[in-house]
Amino acid sequence: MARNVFITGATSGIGEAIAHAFAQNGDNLILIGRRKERLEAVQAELETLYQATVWTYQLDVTKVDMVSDICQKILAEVEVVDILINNAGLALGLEKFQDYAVEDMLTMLDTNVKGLLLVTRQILPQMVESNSGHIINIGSTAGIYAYAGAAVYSATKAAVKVLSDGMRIDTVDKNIKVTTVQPGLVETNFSEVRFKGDKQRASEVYQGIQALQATDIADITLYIANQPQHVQISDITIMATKQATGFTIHRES
Ligand code: NDP
Ligand code: 8X3
Repeated sequence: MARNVFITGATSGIGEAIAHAFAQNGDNLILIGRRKERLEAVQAELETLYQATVWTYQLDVTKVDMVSDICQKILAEVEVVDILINNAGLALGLEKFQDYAVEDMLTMLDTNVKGLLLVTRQILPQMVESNSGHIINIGSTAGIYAYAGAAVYSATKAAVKVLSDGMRIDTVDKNIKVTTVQPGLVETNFSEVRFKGDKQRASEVYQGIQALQATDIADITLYIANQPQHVQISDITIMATKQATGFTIHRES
């Protein structure tokens, strides 16, 4: 039976690829992001390619009132969210902590941590009530291995892992699964956002290594969601073959 799958940050990269994977699987999609035109484009593509049922809502996950309003609208419209995929996130900058722009630090915290917990706080009660559901949080290898210039981004992704663990404990008596997906280097718009539109610097991140693609993470996320009810994948870390830790990467010159 088609499930209702709510994906945050579905306008590009990993979130968009996950939307395609689940739509192709026959699931219904609830997609959010800040860019309305991108939401409309992704919706049109999913409807055309897979005849999918897709709802889109423009939402900035950092805005407390907006998150509760839109999530309540979503629940009224779709009634049940079967799977929530907290994917919206970003890194801004790559600087020593002592030099970091405070605004960038706070935007990362607000998006990657506050956004995730605000959305989940709205959706999880319905899962608890229906005694069914799956929350999949997109963490990062950065949450396991801190690296130079990324103290705050790494901390936000460590928080994602710990929040997932806490949610799993608090719902242990329910038929609810919680998974943290921790990808390494994935070639998306991530670095262009991090370097504020500097395409040259962004492309260098993926030079000399066959990086993961968003579709790799999407395939694995669908696999996680398609396990039998008694199987819960709690955590999964995925890296390119030539990546050994967060920043131990072998590049061909
Ligand atoms: P992209 O930049 O391609 O996608 C980021 C998505 O997050 C966009 O859809 C963007 O939508 C959304 N987003 C950002 N801020 C907000 C906000 N305030 N409210 C709602 N949506 C928001 O990057 P990725 O696909 O790579 O990133 C997706 C997730 O994967 C992030 O959490 C990232 O940290 C994580 N990740 C990425 C890795 C990588 O190497 N690329 C590796 C490990 C984890 P919009 O701009 O329309 O709001
Ligand atoms: C994104 C992966 O290694 O660029 O989470 O931080 S990394």
